[in-house]
Amino acid sequence: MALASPDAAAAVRVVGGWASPFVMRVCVALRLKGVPYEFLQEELGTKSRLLLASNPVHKKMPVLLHGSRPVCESLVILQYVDEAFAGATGSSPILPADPYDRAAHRFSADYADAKLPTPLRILRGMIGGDKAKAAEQVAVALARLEEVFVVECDGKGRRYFGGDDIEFLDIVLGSYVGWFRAAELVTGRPVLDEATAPRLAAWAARFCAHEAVRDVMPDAARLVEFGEALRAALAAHAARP
Ligand SMILES: N[C@@H](CCC(=O)N[C@@H](CS)C(=O)NCC(=O)O)C(=O)O
Repeated sequence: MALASPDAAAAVRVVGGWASPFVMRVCVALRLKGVPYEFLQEELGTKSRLLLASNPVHKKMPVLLHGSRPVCESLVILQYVDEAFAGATGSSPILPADPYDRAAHRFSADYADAKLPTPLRILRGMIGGDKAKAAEQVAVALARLEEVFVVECDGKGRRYFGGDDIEFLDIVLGSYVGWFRAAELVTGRPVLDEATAPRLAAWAARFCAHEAVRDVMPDAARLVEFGEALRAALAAHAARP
């Protein structure tokens, strides 16, 4: 039996945690669309029944609940938000209008998600691993994305990957900026700055100041504290008989 389709006005809730870049994407997208939402914060180191029931396949956050219907996986949610709230007041597009630009944004977003999270977790000390290798992996990925910015934005007078405003790739890559800063605090070494990737460094500052972003961009020092607390909570959980 098909579920009743909620209209765009049905309540919107985000199940997640403030420290997650994947969750932050969803909040930025909803803010960009001018869609009010309730944020349901998950407890550190545990998964709520609502999260497990809403995302039984991956058991990960974020989950977007539109009415009672769950949407999972941040990139899928971004597209859903773009389509479901296309007509919302003050609505800005999330995916570019041009199919080729859309494909290019998706390609680089997939690249960022494939290359960045694990080495950033290693640099932040949240999981074990070779820190020098992780730093090199992040540097290679950022150099590649810097090249994309130079070709797609500098060459065309764009402030963001999306042009005059943030769009899909800005939201996806921008969600890692807090983690870059946290990795810098933990390692004492630059991850994204003027010297490593000058165009992206300037873009990151613009992204963080954007009105849809500034209230949900996590503070780096808080992220470091959160990483330590999460690691301790998971270790305590693993040590239980
Ligand atoms: N590909 C997923 C990744 C989501 C993800 O890794 N979420 C993390 C929080 S940052 C999570 O829920 N981790 C719990 C787990 O791995 O069990 C997405 O884009 O939504």
